[in-house]
Amino acid sequence: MSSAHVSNAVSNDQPLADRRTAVLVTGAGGEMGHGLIHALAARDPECAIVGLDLRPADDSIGALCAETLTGDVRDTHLLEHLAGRYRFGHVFHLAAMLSSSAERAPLLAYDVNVGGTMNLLRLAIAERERTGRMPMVVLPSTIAVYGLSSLAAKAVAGTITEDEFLEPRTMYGCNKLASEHLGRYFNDHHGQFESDTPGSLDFRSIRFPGIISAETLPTGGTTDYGPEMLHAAAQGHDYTCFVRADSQLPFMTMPEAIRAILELTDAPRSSLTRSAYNVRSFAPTAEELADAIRARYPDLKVVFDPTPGRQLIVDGWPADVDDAVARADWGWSPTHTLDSALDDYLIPGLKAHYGIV
Ligand code: AKB
Repeated sequence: MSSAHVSNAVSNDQPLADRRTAVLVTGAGGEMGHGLIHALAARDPECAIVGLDLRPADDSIGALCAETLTGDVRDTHLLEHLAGRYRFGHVFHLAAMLSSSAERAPLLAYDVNVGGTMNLLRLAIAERERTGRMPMVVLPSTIAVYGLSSLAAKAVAGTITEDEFLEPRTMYGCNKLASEHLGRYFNDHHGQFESDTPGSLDFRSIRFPGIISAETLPTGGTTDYGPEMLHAAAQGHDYTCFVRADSQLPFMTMPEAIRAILELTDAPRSSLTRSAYNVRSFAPTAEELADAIRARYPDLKVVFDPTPGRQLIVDGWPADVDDAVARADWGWSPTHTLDSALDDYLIPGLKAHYGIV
């Protein structure tokens, strides 16, 4: 175990034996938090889940958690208080400001996205120092870590691998790439002055594309046009799309994203060759997405009226990503094409969600 302490002393510690083993989920009330907490509870009803979010937990989450807290990942006192009461073997750090929100308030985004990640890493390292057991920290990262300098560069780049084009052009992308590197440092190198086997925690990260859920809508992202268009169609509304028709990005469904998190979590550490992995399922242009949705909701009218800032972000993100390493290392395989995602999950889910028969 590393002796390079980075944690603050926790004054309100319960004796180790009295602390309950638990899984911490930050961003518990968000889109991914909902899905993950339901999945964790479904596969192990005995699992003690502690949910943390800026907003009070809704009943569906509250019922599945041992405890829910309303608070901020920047609040180190709150995190120390939690660490004094639980043994966190797994930390799923989902709380973040997404790309469009982060671009509107970049300094706040840095504090939340990088500062928050550092606080959760610190909590995990403190766990290691007190128990000797290596906790796992799982961080959703993003295609925003990539940065293509122009539309022409995006067209030439095509489908990109994890180590290419790592020059993010958004605050959110910079924040997530920095967070990935911090996690990798604590996974591989922390304590290297004191130990021949450095590394204080087990850090794993997935670079998610746009995610589409049948039950929830994202806020503050730039891939939001995908889910917004679909939910508008399901409600019989027209949709004004904030990117050009030819804008292409990778996407996946929320259940696939949750499955990816759980599969990466379950993978033996020895099979992992890197700390951050690409995943994706389909990569339509905005027009192809509109056409596929209109084939199921013929009344849908989509007007493409690009917002310059958000268009710039999408033009700097890759048209598609290569998920070969995730497939090889931990058996990742997407469930869906765009058509099967719509027919097998999204449309039935939207009907149930909006009560449409
Ligand atoms: C966003 O649009 O900010 C997110 C993302 C790609 O990480 N959906």
